[in-house]
Amino acid sequence: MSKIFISCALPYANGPCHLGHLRSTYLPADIYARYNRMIGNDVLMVCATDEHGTPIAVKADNENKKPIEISKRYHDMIAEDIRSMNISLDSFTRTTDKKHYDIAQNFFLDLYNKGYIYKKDITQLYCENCEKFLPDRYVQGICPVCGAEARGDHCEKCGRALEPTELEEPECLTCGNRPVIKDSYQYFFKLSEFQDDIEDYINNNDNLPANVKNYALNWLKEGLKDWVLTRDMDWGIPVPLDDALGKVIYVWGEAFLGYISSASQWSEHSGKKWEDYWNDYVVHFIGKDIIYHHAIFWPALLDAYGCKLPDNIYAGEFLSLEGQKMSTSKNWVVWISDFVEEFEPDLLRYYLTINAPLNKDTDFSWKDFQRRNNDGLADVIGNFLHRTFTFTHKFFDGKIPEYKNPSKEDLDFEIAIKELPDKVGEYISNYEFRDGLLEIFRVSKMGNKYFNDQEPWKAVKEDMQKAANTLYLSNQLAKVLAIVLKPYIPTKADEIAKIINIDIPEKWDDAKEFLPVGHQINKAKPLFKKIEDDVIDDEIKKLEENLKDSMEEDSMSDIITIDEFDKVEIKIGQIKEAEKIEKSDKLLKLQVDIGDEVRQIVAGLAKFYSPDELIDRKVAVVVNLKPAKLFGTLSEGMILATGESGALLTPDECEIGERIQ
Ligand code: B3M
Ligand code: ZN
Repeated sequence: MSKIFISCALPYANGPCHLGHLRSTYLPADIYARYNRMIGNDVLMVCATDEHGTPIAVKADNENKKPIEISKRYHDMIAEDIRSMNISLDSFTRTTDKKHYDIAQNFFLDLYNKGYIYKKDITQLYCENCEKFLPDRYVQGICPVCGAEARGDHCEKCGRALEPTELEEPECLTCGNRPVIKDSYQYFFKLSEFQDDIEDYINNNDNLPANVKNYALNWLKEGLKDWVLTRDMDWGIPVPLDDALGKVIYVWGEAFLGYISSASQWSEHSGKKWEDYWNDYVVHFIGKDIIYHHAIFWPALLDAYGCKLPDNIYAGEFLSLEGQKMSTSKNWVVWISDFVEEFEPDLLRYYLTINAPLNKDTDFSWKDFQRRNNDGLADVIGNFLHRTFTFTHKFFDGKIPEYKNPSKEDLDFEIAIKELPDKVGEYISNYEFRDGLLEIFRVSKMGNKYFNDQEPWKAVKEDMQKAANTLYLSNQLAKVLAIVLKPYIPTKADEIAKIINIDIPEKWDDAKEFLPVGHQINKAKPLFKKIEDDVIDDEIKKLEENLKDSMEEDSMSDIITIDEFDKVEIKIGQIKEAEKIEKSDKLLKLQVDIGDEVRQIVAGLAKFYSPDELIDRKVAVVVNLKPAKLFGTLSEGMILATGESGALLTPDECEIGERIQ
């Protein structure tokens, strides 16, 4: 018996789960875990929500909430999504748990004390308007490698990890300003030192699938560079060093430890040591967009710590939806919670597995989902089981009949039934989940053909033993199906077992024992139903409407309501003083009388007017703008002028302090 440590990539707690997550990560991990438990291996399957990082902080800013409120909301939703899909995790924790903070900070300190983490002065993007450094996703721009639009730390198009300062045409995501480059310091991880070790690891690890190996080797060819491991942010795990005030550990520097902190919390209440599992066999299930992190960065961190590296990394490729890239912002997704409102979770587990092998990109389409369900589950497996059970009741009182003097057809079928569990098991242990399911279908189709050819409805009148043999073997296949389908569609498999009237099978070897003659089965009930056209048409309509709504929202986003406009308070002011701002050829510092007070306003008017020309001019002023500092000078409002020519809106006939509306 082996012990197996299985992890699923930690979902960011900034949105619920959709089909893509399920297909690339949770479902394959679950099939693998369930099978291994059934063959008697001791499995520990862990996951957690990844709750730090800028997307969550940005979302919290936008919603005027604390980051922890956002991450709690999505942790709960994701937990429910995972539960509803019957993903059999042993532990599902959070990277905001105290245990995780302790483990992550100790890990950081350990690497720091060993000299693998060092402090270095760097330049960083800084937004003068927001007065803050812009880590990762607080900035967007153009990827210097492939030219696609990218966020600060990662280009989705080419999969490259980036430094924000590498971005071309950077923009502050909070206010849209072009950030400047400013001196600062951060802590770095000496990734470059692990070039040889990681090359050895990738080259000599025969478990690694081709996609992981190829991606990793390509990156290794470029040479590994040290990684910035800290950020200037409030949201995150504080760097546990005295001179690192205001700095947190970069989310990718601690998220991996979620595997460990989840496992160690499990250890606390199970009384078993997670290390035993890790030291025996570790496999990480991930999506292909994070191969770099898992095949290079994580093994290097583990190597630095002095810990065993993962035995395998399994990376699922992308899933598109109706031929288009999924997009949560455009609402072009199918959420798990919506799916399970309409359909049984096993239908999705089945479809996502049979649709394509994990190492190929594939597409979810509602019509194809319907077709596969109707032609596969319902017609092949459902039909076979239903005929078997109803016939057994009709002609043999629901009892397994005697098997005697088998014909050649009987014997061929018997062999196929007996070989099925080993074949499926072999595929699953090789991570070839789809092939295992195809094998189940091959034998089920054979079952249907055998049933047709034997014509038991005729045989009962002419050759009772022939009919008995047919039903004997068909029931045996039904029982084997209840076992080999279990990793894939666990609920349905249990329903089959209930009809056959056996204990819910827990062991793969249960498939080796045939049902005894005379065993009584229960009444048949339809297990797999066809999905009607109108149900699918409704789903397609829903999806298209979502997309339309989100496009309308997009195009509406330039339009504001009268209430929104009403929020902008514009008053008539008079410029009392004006002077140049040092080091800036655009800006002037103005003192503007707006009736009840004099405001200091920094305005980009220096190219168009000398300070003297502005004195006593009446101008329109936005007076309720959030104050900001420009070149170190406080500005408490905005003067309205055209951008090109700097022409002022000069409402000469109005009184100072009058409001425009
Ligand atoms: N939170 C999610 C992703 O990029 C990221 C995974 C962390 S695994 C340690 O898919
Ligand atoms: Zn900004």
